[in-house]
Amino acid sequence: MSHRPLVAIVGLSLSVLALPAAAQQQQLNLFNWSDYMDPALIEAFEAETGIDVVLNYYNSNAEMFSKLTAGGDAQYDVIVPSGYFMPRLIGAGLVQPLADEGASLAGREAIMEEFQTPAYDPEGRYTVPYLWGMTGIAYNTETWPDPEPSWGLLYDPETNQDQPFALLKGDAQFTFGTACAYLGHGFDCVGKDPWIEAAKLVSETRKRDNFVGFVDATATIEQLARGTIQAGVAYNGDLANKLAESPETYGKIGFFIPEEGSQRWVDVMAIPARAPHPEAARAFVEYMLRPEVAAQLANYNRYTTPNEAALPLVDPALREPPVMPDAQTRQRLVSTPSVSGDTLQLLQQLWNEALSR
Ligand code: N2P
Repeated sequence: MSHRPLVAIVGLSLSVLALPAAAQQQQLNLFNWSDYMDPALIEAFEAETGIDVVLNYYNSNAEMFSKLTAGGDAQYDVIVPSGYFMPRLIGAGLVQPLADEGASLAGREAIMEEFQTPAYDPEGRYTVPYLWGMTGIAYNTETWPDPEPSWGLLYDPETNQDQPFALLKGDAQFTFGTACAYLGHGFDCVGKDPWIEAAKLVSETRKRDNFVGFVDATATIEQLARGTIQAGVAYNGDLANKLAESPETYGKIGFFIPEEGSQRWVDVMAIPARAPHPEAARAFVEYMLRPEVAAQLANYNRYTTPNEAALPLVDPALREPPVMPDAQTRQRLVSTPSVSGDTLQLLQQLWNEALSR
């Protein structure tokens, strides 16, 4: 008799303890770039697993990084950074391995060889690639019907004397890389002096009367469509998507990869260090690895998939330019190198200086 209340209390507290854990696994907080996920895929995942997906968005790696360092690593379950940002995330302890040592997520073998053990994650422990694409210049073809494919459209005051233009916001390494390429040092910008020279060019460019500001890539396309700017920096698939959505609104926007070189990026899925629902996160990454899901994602976003098994299912138009670059354009593309330690510190210091001068 005297044991009864105890049993009741133990029973009650066990069920109270068990509930939140079970309930927690029914949610997944996805932190992704804006306009980068097919809602139908989310609905299908929710219907299949019973997990509710909560979506949050960012527009640059820098924005994602600062949210993560401000406690977001305990808030989000899956993030989609660009590969070259991974060493910074790993170095800052902001991500966790996707699977136990020696284990791998189901379906990972469908990923193309070149993306299996990339420089940004040599053992493939932290990431599964999502989509890849490239960054180039988007411009108004009515203003420039046949421009030289050069970064000079942004950096040379002679080439563009008075048309309003923007540079890309939030990515020091990318923007300095473009200035570095224009100055003849290559987009990967190796060594301290080229970075310093690139920062000087960016800071001079900011002072030009027709410089409108640093703008995110998605907003750049809207500003081009509205005529607020005549040239800026954008991602190939974003523009392809907008063109398909409304040729009247976006049809006058052209895109090129400058001959001095530009960025080929691969965005990846990773799990933050203190993700509240790591099991749901793993289930989601495995779902995204399914060839039919990866193909649907590529078709929806108009970017290229790193999933070999998905390729035959991808819309043939996506295997052609501007989504799939032609051989000549491919030669101009550079995978953004991962920087860390002193170089990263220098980069950040130069970026702050260039923005404050
Ligand atoms: C989302 C495109 C993001 C790709 N609209 C940038 N790596």
